[in-house]
Amino acid sequence: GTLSVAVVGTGKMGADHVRRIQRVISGARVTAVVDLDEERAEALAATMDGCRAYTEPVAAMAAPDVDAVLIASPGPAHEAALLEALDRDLPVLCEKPLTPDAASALRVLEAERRLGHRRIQVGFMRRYDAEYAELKRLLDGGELGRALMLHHRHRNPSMPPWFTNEMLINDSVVHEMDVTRWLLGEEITAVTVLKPAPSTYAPEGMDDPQLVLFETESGALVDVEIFGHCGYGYQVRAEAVCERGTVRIGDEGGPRVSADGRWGGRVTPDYLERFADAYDRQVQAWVDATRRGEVTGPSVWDGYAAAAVCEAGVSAQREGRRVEVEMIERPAFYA
Ligand code: ISE
Repeated sequence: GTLSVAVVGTGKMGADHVRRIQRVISGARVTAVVDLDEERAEALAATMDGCRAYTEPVAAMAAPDVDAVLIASPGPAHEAALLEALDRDLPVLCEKPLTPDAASALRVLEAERRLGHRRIQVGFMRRYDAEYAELKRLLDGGELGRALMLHHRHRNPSMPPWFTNEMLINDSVVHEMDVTRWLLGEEITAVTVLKPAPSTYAPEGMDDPQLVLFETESGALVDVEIFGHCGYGYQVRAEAVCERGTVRIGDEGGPRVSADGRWGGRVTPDYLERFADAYDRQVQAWVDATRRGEVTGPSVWDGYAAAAVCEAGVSAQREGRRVEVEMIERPAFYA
């Protein structure tokens, strides 16, 4: 039957997932919304038939009409909600980051292993973007030879006021950590962070932009420009440099308008629009798999691996030196 979902966190991302489940995808409906801000949860719940508001994830997960959980609260709140869901053996789609550090991600990994089956999908939605999927297909196809380097550009028009230097790594560059591991099929082994003289528009205490370098097991080199306050729009681009060719994705498509002696087009304003199709496909895939009793997509292992790279990234950022990634060996459970 229809999957009844509790959405935990009703901020920008949570509210967008509610809209998606109710109006865009099929096979699921929202029966619970959870937010510390009671009024916000109540107001959202009131827009949906048969949906109740809660202030605690535990209470929503205990409700008889909740079969699955979508976690979209801030990263530091994820661990408690994930452990609770695993305790109740509930399927979960958890927004990135899985948790903000490697030790807490490892606790979630161990809890899922104790449960004995996978229950959690991590919201690394770029894997569901058509262009990233095409890039992966081209790399896997082998005609271009081995990937030698990846260049990533990740630009936001601005960041919310609570965003910190560390969050540029943990909440933004974490996406490049995941797509790099996924595209190349190997782990990241070391991280270096370089900082140019900051933009005048960088908020107090934030070095913006930054250049993050990854080294990988096979010796590939990956650079990421993370720019939190570029001002003009939201842009995510990637280029793979291979032995026999290069592939570039994320260039703006049409329409290209010529008028008033200029030509040009539009830059998407934010990630909700730029990755709308990827979010839709991701949540539909989660609902479909859950209804079949399966778990697909990025796993807790992927969430943990990214958290381990983040931890190295935050040290590299703080200490201004190359930091090696420390992580456990991949358990057979996540093979
Ligand atoms: C935000 O939290 C996201 O996850 C977006 O995908 C990312 O592009 C942005 O930089 C983050 O702030």
